[in-house]
Amino acid sequence: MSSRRIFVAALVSAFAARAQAQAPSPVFTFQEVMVPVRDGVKLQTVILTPVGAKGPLPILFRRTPYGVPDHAPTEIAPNIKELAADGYIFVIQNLRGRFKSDGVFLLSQAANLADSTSVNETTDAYDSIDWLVKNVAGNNGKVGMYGVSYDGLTTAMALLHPHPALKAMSEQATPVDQWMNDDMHRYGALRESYGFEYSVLEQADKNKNTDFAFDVYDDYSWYLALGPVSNINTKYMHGSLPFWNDVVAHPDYDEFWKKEAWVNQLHASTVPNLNVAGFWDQEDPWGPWQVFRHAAQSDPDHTNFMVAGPWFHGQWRQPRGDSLGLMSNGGHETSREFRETIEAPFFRYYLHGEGAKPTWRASTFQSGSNKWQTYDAWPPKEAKATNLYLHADGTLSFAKPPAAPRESYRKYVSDPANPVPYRQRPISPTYPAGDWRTWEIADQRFVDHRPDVLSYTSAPLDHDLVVTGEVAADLFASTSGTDADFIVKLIDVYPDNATPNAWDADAGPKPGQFAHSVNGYELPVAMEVRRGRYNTSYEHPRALVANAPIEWKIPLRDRDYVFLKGHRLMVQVQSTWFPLIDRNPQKFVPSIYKATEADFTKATQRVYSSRALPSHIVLPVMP
Ligand code: PG9
Repeated sequence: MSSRRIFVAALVSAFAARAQAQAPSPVFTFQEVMVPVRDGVKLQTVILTPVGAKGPLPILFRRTPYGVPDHAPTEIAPNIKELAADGYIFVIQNLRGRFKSDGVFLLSQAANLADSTSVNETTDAYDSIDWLVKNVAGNNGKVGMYGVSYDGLTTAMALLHPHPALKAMSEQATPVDQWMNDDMHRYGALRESYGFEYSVLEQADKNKNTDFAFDVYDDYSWYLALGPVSNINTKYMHGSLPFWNDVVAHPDYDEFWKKEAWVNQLHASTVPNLNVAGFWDQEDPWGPWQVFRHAAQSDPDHTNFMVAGPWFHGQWRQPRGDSLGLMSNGGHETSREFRETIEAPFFRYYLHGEGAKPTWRASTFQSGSNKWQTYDAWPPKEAKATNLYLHADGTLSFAKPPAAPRESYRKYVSDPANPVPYRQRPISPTYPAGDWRTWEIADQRFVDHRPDVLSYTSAPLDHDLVVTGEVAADLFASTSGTDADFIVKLIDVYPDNATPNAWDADAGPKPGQFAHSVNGYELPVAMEVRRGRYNTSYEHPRALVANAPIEWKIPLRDRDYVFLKGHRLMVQVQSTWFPLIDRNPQKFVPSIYKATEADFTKATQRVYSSRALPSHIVLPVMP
């Protein structure tokens, strides 16, 4: 070898050595395996074992439709940092039919415990755990499962027939009943933009997550130009998305949806479970509370726990969680605090046998007071159901409305051709998730001036009002049509002097303070829709009688919120919420998914406020 070539070779190897010395080394070893399950399907599974682990470790298992890592990470992801510090083998698996996993992806399909021959996410979890404890080197025979949303669903479904090695789990934001109150519908009202865009995300291509390519920037304009829901298939998808086809083939709460509602098969706490929910979760705010309630039917060992906080969908896995939109959490890093003081100790206790089990049943981060709270029971027994009445003069108070006149109301015209946007336009697509994640906390001043939105406002509060438990709206309303939607929002109106104006040079924002003013902020605490055709039966929709006032019960879910002294309460009522909820034609048709353009009509809605027809909100008020 010439001296020049020796010199170059030495230089190259010195360079390589330096590059090697500088390259961060993996913190986990990486192994990809195909795990066989009972019907011969093999599931693509990645095993990440901490480098230099001393002694056997428990497995933390996550099952996902969204893809598994393809290499060993060189640093620990911030959202599992607190867990990783205790030492776990992390196992991540693609669901059947996604990416390299064999089989067919059955979006949201549940196990049927009565059918011992079926394969589903419950049996896939069982078989995979069985394989993992027998085949993963260095495991201690104990498995935990956790995950958010779809990964929460696959975690929670393992409760139906858990493997004996499954010692603890934390389902986080699981859906439980896609017709009733999760991603796809709210009491049968279709979540049009989400349902469609999610079906594309997961079913357009087995090998990737797909974002629908909108050719118009503002989703509101795109869906309005689309016209009736049937045009999604007629103009764009042509029947290519199996889940979407099921959605439009099953408008009512029929056997298809009842089978999908897996939680109805759960009647006991079968595995220690930390249920986690976000109070402002824009996708699955309801499911975890239902898992908690179902498991509580038989929980002699107290292994069923509930945690909720001021979070959008999955925000508790973000690094800090010190605010949500414009709402500050008073200096708390709620996401980190949850992981450090609740989630990691929970798994540590059940999988490492260290520490103590939680003494509470429910723990929440209560907004307004900005404090972590714990409860022996949920809802807390001290909370007293208190009616907050909507008055015909646009006020809101705890005083009952006067007896006369009986027909005291406010009205508006709802026009499906000009629906109320659910958030400020332009509305970006759901995926990739941009401001979609925080729309539930958006200042509602963007619509309170519309002629088709009624606002009711209270006087400023003279004391703090603590609302803890289930909130509901009880509306007495009529429509001039034969079908209608009513949307109710419970809002906290900040005082006009809540913060110094950001543009005031002297009293402007201090470090850590928001640059945006929250003066007069109309912060939505709870919002929901009811679709009239399902008022008396979910299974058999019925036409409404035009102009006849009826009672609309609108559950507003579990809450823990303090309306502070000096703030005002507000309620908004409207009949469209677009394109979050598909437009109701306002004329009864057998299936809205078969409605034509000509079916959509304007209607006059009346919201009543009298002793006989007392529209109100039911607040669980703490002493
Ligand atoms: N919200 C999503 C989802 C879960 C389960 C079924 C359908 C959609 C998710 O974020 O995974």
